[in-house]
Amino acid sequence: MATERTLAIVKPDAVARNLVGEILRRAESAGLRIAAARFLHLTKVEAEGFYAVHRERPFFSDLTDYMCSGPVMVVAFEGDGAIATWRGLMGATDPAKAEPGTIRKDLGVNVEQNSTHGSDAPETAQTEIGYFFTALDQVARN
Ligand code: 3AN
Repeated sequence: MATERTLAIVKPDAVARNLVGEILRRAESAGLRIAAARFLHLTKVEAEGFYAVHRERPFFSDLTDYMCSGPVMVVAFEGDGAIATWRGLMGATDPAKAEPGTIRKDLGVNVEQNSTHGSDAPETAQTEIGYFFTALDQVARN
């Protein structure tokens, strides 16, 4: 499998409950390597920019309010098949529908406060990593 990078966010609900370490531990245990990381508190405009593809969705306003309600941990993970690996660790968008043992099932609160974000494809991963990190911020781990 090809080495990939994916953009992960530990969302405000998980940061507020001191779950950053637990979530990074699950990722590292699955073989994902941290290539870049930032801890920051998004503004509304920054959250809207990140979720611009969802601008027309009914939950856009609530989602972007929530994403700037507290600090987040943004991480670029690197690894073989990193995009699918991280999405598998996260589980389904709605914690109520996620498989047992996934982050969202174990730690998520509801479909909005679902603890983590993960890129869904190589193109979105590249765009999303570029939204938060410059080339100099990223460290090759392969
Ligand atoms: P995923 O993050 O699993 O790829 P998307 O891309 O469909 O899911 O949704 C982006 C984010 O929007 C989700 N992580 C979730 O926080 C929020 N979201 C998705 N569907 C809903 C919904 N029905 N109500 C509220 N928030 C939602």
